[in-house]
Amino acid sequence: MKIVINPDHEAHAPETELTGGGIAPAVEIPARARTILKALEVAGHRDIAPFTDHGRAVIERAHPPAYLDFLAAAHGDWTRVYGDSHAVPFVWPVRSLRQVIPRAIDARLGHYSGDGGTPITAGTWQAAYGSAQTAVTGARALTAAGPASTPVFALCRPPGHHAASDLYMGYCFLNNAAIAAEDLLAAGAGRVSVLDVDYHHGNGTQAIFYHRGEMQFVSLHADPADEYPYFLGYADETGEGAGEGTTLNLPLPWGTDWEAYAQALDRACAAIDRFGPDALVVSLGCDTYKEDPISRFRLETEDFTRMGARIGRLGRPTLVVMEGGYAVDALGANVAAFLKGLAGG
Ligand code: Q9C
Ligand code: ZN
Repeated sequence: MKIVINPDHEAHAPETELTGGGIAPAVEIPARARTILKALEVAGHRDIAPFTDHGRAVIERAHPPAYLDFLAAAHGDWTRVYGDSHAVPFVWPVRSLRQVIPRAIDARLGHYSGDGGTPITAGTWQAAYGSAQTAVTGARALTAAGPASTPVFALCRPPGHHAASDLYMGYCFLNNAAIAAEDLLAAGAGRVSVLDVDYHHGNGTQAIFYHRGEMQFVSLHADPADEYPYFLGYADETGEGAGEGTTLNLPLPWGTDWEAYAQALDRACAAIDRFGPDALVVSLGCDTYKEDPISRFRLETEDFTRMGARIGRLGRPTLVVMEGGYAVDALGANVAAFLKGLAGG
C-alpha cells in the first residue's frame, strides 16, 4: 500500500483552542500524524513518500482564489493588529447582518469561519497547503495504478472535511477529500464517491458536492442534533438539482457501538455499490474510537479492521484521506487496523 505523508504538517502546531467556554490544550496537533506514521512503520509499511507539489490550481477546483488569498495572509494580517498570537474569530455575519467582506482582519476571520475553535497560526497555510497536496499526490498515485490499483493512504494533516469552498472550521482549512475527488474526476473517473466515516459530519465535503451528479457523498456520523457541526448532516439532506439523490447521511446516536455502526455501514456500502463509482475516497476519522476525548461512539481498535474490510469488499480503487481522531495513544493502532482490513486482512 502506497502511503503519502506531509512533512509540512508540523508547521501547524496550535498550543491552545477555544472550547467548552475557555481555552484548553489543542487536540488537533502534530503528535497525531507522528504517531500514525510510527504505527505504520511498525506495521511493516515501506512504501512511504512525501507529497509532490501540484500547485494552487488543483486546490482551486474546490476553493475560490479569494479564500486561498485570505488563508495565506490571515496570520500576517492578524499579527499586524494583535502581535504574534493565534488568529481566532470573535464575530460573525449571522442573520440580520450584511454579507460583506470588510477590510478588518476580525471581520474577514468572521466571514470565512464557522467556529472560534480553529486557530490560525503562522504555519497554518503552509501545513494546510501541504495537506491538500498530500491528498492530490495520493489521487495521482491511484490514477497511475489504474482500475486494479491497491489502496493509497494520504496522511493528511490538518484534516479537511469540515472546510467548505470558502469556509474554515472544525480544525479544517482546505477540503483534502474534495480536492482529491476532483483530481480523480479530472484524470478520467466518470463518477467518484466519498465515504466519510469520521465521527463528525463532513459538512464541507457535502456542501462542495451537493449539486453534483457525478460525485456521491455518503456519511456516517454522530447525530448533528446533539453533536458538532450541528447545522448540517441530517438524514433529509439528499442533494439538489443534478445532485438529487447523491448525498446520503446516516446520523447515529451517542453511544453507538460496532453492532449498530456495522448496520449503517452496510447501508452506506450498498448505496456506493448502486452509484457504481470509478474511484472511492474514504474520509477516515478515528474519532469514533471509544476513548476519543471529544467524541461519544464506542468503537474498538479491532472494529476499524472490520470497517476497512467491509469497505475493501466494495472492490473500488480507493484513496484513504486522514481526517480526525484525537486519542493520540491509540490513533496509530486504529489507523493501522483500518488499513489492514482495507488491504484484505
Ligand atoms: N467542545 C474533525 O474531527 N469542536 N474535527 C469540538 C468541543 C470541533 C472535529 C468542540 C470538533 C471538530 C476533523
Ligand atoms: Zn471528527
